[in-house]
Amino acid sequence: MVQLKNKDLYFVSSNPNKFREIEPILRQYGIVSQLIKMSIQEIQSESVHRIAEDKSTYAFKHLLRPVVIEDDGFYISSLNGFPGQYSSFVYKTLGNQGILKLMLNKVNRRAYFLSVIAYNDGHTLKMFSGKTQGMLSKAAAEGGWGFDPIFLPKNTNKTYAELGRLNRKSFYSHRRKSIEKFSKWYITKRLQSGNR
Ligand code: ITT
Repeated sequence: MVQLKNKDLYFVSSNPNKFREIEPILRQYGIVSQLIKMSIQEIQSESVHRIAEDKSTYAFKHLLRPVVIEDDGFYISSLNGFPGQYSSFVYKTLGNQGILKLMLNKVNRRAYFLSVIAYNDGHTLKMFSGKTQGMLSKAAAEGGWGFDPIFLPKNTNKTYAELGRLNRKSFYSHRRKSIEKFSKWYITKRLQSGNR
């Protein structure tokens, strides 16, 4: 059974890397959060928004506290958007080397990350998205997590993995964009409802 401390929000995910990137941003906005490590079965859908909505409803029903979840997709242009909503599964099965193999001889190496954050407190369900365009690298860099070693965001020649080592990933990150949108909305909502 998870120990719920008294926080503003509970971020529900099986992936602590997401929380490691999200928590400092929430904190900058004065939002206190806790990671609840839990894997939520995802519905089959083409839409990351639809998956995020469903995950947030499940997480809220489980905790009965205000929850935030995130669903991401990694879309490779010359593979018709693959792996998209199957990113987590494809990372675990093919890995970065498998993706690079699929991309051998492909001229168009464009790809993007999409993050959808869903907030659910049982009354309000709100979603915020962040997108980062970029390219697939030719080889995998060291470090990072997930597809970090093979993704070069636009306007830099460094991968997410290399940027992470320099504490610069956040500047480019799809996740930073969605969580900042959420944080701005959340603190305004809190002010309006006079919670603090
Ligand atoms: P949840 O329990 O929160 O669902 P998850 O890892 O299964 O965790 P997703 O279903 O959202 O998360 O899968 C998205 C996958 O995309 C994730 O597992 C990574 O492989 C990849 N990914 C997302 N954001 C990334 C990032 O910033 N850097 C590298 N890979 C990322």
